Amino acid sequence: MIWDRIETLPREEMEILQLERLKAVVLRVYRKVPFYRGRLRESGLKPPDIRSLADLQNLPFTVKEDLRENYPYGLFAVPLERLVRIHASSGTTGLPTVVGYTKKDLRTWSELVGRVVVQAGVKPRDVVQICFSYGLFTGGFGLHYGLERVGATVVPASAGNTQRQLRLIQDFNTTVLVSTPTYALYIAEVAREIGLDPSKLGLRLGLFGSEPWSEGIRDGLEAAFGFKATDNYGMSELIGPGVAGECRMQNGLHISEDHFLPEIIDPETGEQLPPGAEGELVITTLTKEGLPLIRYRTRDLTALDYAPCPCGRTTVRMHRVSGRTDDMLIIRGVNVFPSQVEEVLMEIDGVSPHYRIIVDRRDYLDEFEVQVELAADYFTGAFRDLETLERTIKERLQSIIQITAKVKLVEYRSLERTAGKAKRVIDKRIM
Ligand code: DLL
Repeated sequence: MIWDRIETLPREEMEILQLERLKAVVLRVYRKVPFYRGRLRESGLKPPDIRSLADLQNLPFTVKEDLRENYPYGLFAVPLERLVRIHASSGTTGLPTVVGYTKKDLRTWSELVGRVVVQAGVKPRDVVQICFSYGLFTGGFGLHYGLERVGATVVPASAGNTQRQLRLIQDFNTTVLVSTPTYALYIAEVAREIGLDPSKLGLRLGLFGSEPWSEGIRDGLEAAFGFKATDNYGMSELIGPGVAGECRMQNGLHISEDHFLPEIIDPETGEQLPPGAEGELVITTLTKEGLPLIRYRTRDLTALDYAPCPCGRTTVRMHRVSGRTDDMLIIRGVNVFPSQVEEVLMEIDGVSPHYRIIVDRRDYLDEFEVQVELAADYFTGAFRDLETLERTIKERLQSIIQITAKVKLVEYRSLERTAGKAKRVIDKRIM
């Protein structure tokens, strides 16, 4: 089912709509947000200079630091009394970034999350358990109102208390699970520990997002729960969840382009890259009232695919996010993304999807250690088998990322589990 006819608009019509909205948002930020007025003046631009979508390239970027420097409300385009909700992204590094919504923004948000959940296959008869935390994080409330909007029955379970999550799934006949992919892995693990088969819980669909995950983890989740696992993408600054999501084809995430105008740039030079090339995703919000953002650098790495999708939607699809520009580790001069490590590990039998990367520097030399948990069902009394497994992982890592890693196999269940986003990298060089 398609939630909104606009998702099937012919490209020319979509571009006409985008241009109209782009002109309007540039004019609005110029008038309402002193920060943007200053930026446009610095680059010698006035709103009427935006005459085509190609002119977007001339506009200056906005970055996370701009939000921090204008903390908390400096980039808002409406007075505080018009805002009805505030969210913020966790400030693990520095100040949190604060986002505000008008009534209309909240309506838009529900509509867009509505698209994401309907394209993933949610039906009004579904009982949907939301295991994202409710609070300043946008995950809980964002999914909540979107799912209510499409008429599903929402169970706002929030994150954590995993045994209780399992009881709710059984007692309330939950059919759809909403969480981070890593939390879903943990739910499956706890289920098995208390003697439940996750595939017999009656779940038919999983909606996962908020952190990068690989095809291997998808396969693992689908096998464990016996359901379809779909990916959805968003970020607080842009709106929260609801920016893009997979349809039943599971072949790229449809971006709601009538609200978010995407570009891919080379993160080094800032130059726009052609369709299909991998680079940093940059988004201009076309309809947001509270916090409109012009050419916001997401730091997420992906590529855009404009080919029509067999599902009937014409909106551009983004590849699954492969990492973040600030995720990239430079180890002995070699660029390494945690997602590459994950891909290697997920192809090896005997290891669980739980791993940790530890980077350190000793005697001016970077050390790269990968700690990998053995799979729950991996049992061998032989030391030699463990040695062989360790060597296999080391060789595969070497051949894919071209550096020698120290591989440490650890006992099943010894790495920390989380109900939110996984933290897999510990870089001691920057601590
Ligand atoms: O994580 C919004 C969200 C909530 C999306 C629930 C989907 C579901 P933030 O906390 O601001 O917002 O984090 C945004 O998370 O820039 C990406 O790096 C990462 N991210 C979000 N979704 C995905 C995804 C929410 N599907 C940051 N795949 C983004 C990979 C994702 N990374």
